[in-house]
Amino acid sequence: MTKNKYVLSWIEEMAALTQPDNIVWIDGSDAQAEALRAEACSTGEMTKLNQELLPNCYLHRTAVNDVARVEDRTFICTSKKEDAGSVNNWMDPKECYDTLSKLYRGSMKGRTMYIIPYSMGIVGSEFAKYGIELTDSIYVVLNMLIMTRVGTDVLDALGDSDNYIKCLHAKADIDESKRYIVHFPEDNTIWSVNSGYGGNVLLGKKCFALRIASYLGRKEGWFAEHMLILGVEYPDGKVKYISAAFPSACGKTNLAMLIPPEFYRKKGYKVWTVGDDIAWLRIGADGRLYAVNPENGFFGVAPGTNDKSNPNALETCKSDTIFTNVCHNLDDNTVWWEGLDDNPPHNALNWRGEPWDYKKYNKADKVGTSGAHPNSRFTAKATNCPCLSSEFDNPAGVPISAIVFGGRRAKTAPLVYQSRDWQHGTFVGSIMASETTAAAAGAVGVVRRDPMAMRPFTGYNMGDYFAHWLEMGKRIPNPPMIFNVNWFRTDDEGNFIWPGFGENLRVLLWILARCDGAVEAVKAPIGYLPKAEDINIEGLEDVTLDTVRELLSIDHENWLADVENIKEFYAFIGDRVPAELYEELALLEANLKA
Ligand code: GTP
Ligand code: SPV
Ligand code: MN
Repeated sequence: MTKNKYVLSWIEEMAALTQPDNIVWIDGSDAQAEALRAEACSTGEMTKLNQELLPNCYLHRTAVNDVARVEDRTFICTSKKEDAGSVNNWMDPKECYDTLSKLYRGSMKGRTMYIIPYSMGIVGSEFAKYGIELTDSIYVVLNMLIMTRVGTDVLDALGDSDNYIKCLHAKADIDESKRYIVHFPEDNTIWSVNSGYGGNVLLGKKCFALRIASYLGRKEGWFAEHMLILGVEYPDGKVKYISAAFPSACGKTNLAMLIPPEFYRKKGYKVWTVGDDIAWLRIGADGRLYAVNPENGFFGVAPGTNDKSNPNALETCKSDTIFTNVCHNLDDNTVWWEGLDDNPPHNALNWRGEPWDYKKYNKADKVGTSGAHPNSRFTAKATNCPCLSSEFDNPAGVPISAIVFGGRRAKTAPLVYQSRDWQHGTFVGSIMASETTAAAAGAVGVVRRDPMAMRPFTGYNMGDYFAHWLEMGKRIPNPPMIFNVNWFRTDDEGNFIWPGFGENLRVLLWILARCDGAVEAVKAPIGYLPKAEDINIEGLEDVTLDTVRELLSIDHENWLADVENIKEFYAFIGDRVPAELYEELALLEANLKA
């Protein structure tokens, strides 16, 4: 497949370590993928679903102890500890290579090693970056075929260069006490062992396109961010683009694929999806910031996806999709998850593969009683998405008008506010906080600071990351405006106040109007807030002007408590937090106290 001596000698070395019985190059062909699907079905690794209702769709279950990213087993191995920073786990590179080599040694005996040459971004384009993943999992191969651009053309584009990311994955024993997801940014290397789940093993995604890419972006003057990219089309046909960073399972896929409320649809508004999880952003020749989605598919959260919340996602995963850890309806050999509809299957297997009694479902113990795991996912092709942007394949990317940060905050953050300028916007991103979700192993619903939604994904020191944001701001002649949103404010009974989903377009339109200077705003201690009457609520049943006022209200006590928490968090990040952000923090405190 290639004569590249760097590639060949690295594969030889990794094969000598892992000792597979066979080595198979993945060429990106349908015939090879089909043969692998058949093999996975013959061993029980995957189940072929009802081909009339769900053509070319499959079900896979991971081990019960292996259902989410493992942040406490994820390491950044730079030669100096301070370059990884206190937010990341760190291991000395040599020590880490030694430790993991023992786990890899002979781990592929009796197995096949698959070689996946893949591209993040359009093959051959200026901004594409290449990787090769070695794995002993067919499930990984089939997911990578959907999520990235795979095949011989990647090797052709790489030529005889050594500029690619070396990714090694072995399932080994799926032993969680020996699970490691480690990154060597100085060596362009990613090693993953003892997992078979999503973000831990699809190494092009979080490991490469965020952790390694953020490290490269800082060196090379661009951004790799945990952001969706969408286009809002106006009735006159003009399209404006927004990128938005929300933490895991906080609504990126849903926002990226939103369907405008009927009121707006009738007027001719449309939303187009460019990406739902990762954006690479660079300064264009015209001085604006341009974003590309380096992925080729969606690894989306299944629970909560239905024909009201996200019909586009549902349509996208009706064919050519791999479902992971959802509920298996045995009556018609289809899949189900909580929030799909009100008809849970009566004859079904839960995400663990056990007979499932829907009557025992208990919201307080979702993991124990649900049909689908709360972090169950669909892997679906971007090209199956009905609202995929015509710019999806544009190697130049799309010009970004607004950057939006957001998270799950029951109280503190208002529905939307705008930062004063880039520096303040960077501060707003740096103080993001959100309730944790099932996307990562550990407690769910605990508020933690998650700067720019990148806490688990920054491949270097968080203080340096903030400095990179400030530095980039100085270099972008026409920077996007920066906003913060929160769809998740709750009332005293814990119900969401804002209807969310498609209705979020109303907030996006205020944001874009601000970018055009077409609407005024109110100066508040935290930035600019909308006038309540400028959030259009026409056609909304349960939302009044007073509801909007409540959603935009700021509780000074809550915010001052947050300020204290931010001080602790900045101190935890350490002395590389830029002085400019401390200035912004002091200003916020003073404004709140004034
Ligand atoms: P990752 O793939 O983990 O990075 O997540 P994501 O940010 O793409 O999250 P996703 O869009 O899949 O949403 C996760 C959960 O949030 C789903 O269960 C959604 O139903 C729910 N959700 C998304 N948007 C909204 C919203 O506007 N309001 C409310 N209340 N819930 C939402
Ligand atoms: C996330 O957790 O932010 C995801 C899913 O997008 S995973 O690929 O598993 O990281
Ligand atoms: Mn994500």
